[in-house]
Amino acid sequence: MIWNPAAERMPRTARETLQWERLRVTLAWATERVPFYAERLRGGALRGLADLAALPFTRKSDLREHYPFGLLAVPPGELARLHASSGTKGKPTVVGYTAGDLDVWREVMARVLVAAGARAGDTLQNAFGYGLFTGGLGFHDGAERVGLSVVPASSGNTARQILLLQDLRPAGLCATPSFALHIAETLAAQGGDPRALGLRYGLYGAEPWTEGLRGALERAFGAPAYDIYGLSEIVGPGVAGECEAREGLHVADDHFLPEIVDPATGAVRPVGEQGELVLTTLTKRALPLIRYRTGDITTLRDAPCACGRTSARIARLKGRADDMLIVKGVNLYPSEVESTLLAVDELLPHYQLVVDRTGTLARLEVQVEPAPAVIERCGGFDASHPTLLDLGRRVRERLASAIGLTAQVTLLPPRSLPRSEGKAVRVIEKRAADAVDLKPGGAP
Ligand code: DLL
Repeated sequence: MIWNPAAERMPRTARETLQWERLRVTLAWATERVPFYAERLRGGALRGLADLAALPFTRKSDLREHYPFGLLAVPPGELARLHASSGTKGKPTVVGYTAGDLDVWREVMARVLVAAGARAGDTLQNAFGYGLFTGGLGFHDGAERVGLSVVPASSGNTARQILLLQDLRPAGLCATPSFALHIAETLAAQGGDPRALGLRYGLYGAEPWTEGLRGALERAFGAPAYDIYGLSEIVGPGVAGECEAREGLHVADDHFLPEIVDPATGAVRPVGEQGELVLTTLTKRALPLIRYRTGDITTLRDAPCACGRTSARIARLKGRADDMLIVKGVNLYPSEVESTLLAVDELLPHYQLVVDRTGTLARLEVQVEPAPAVIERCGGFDASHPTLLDLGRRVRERLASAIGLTAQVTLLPPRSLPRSEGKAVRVIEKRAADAVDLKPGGAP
């Protein structure tokens, strides 16, 4: 089923005309009302969508420098809602919505919910954090628009999540993939069966995750797992989401215009090439953003999708450009390590990367937990047991061939790695001055 067939199945040429009309309105709106854009977009009359590439980028630092209201195109009194990013470093990024912007958000969220199989009358357990983070309220409002009954569980409190799942029997669960996995694992450890919850679909996002993690979640809950993408600066969740074909995420490109650029030079990359996603809002009034550098690495696809939606699609997000690690000259995304680890049945999908930069050469340690069956075979956890030594060696070799880097693999006792209730912290960087960096920052 398609939520808004007129918009989602719009022929490409009509869509481009609409995008161009909306872009012109947005540019005029931003230049007239936001001094920052009046200054930057001066004199740049565009003749068509293709000219967009000539305009300067907007970056997260611009939002920070104009904190809190400097990039708003409406007076704060006209805002219907404010949200903010977690702001792990310094001040948060504040985003504002007019009542009309909230309507756009509900619309795009309704599309991704319906694309994942949600239907009016379903119950949805919403385990995204409610509050300044856009996950909770974004899913909540979109779900109400579709006619779902929402259980506003919010993030955290795994025991209560399990109780609600068992007793209210929702059709769907939405959460970060790492938290959903933690819920399933906790239930299984109590002797319960997550498959018996009867979930029909799971909607996951807000952090990078891989096909391997999708497989783990689908096996755990016995329900298909859909990838939902978004960021607060643009609107929150709902910028893009998967349909039943699950061959990329459909971008709501009648509201948010995507481009892919070279993260280093900013040059536009052709369809099919990987790079940084840049988004221009086409309908937002409170906080129009022109060519916003999301920092997220993906690929744009424009081939038609079997589902009939005509929008551009993006590939599963690989991670953030600033989460890319450089270890011994090798560029590496945590998601690449995840893909390798999750292909090994004898491991649990819980891992952490420790990058030690205190010496002259950075060292990568991959910490991961063996599956319970393996530990049972060893008669309990013993890191020096030949089975575990052999497993560690095999994982090291697999990683070396997949990422081109020899990492130290440390197998840890059951449940010793921290479990996530929001965005998982996958990387710990140890630096010389003893400062420890956690990435990505843990919004709920
Ligand atoms: O995470 C919005 C959201 C909530 C999306 C719930 C999906 C579900 P922020 O806290 O502003 O907003 O973080 C945005 O999270 O730039 C990506 O780096 C990352 N991210 C979001 N969704 C995905 C995803 C929300 N599906 C930042 N895959 C983005 C990979 C994701 N990364």
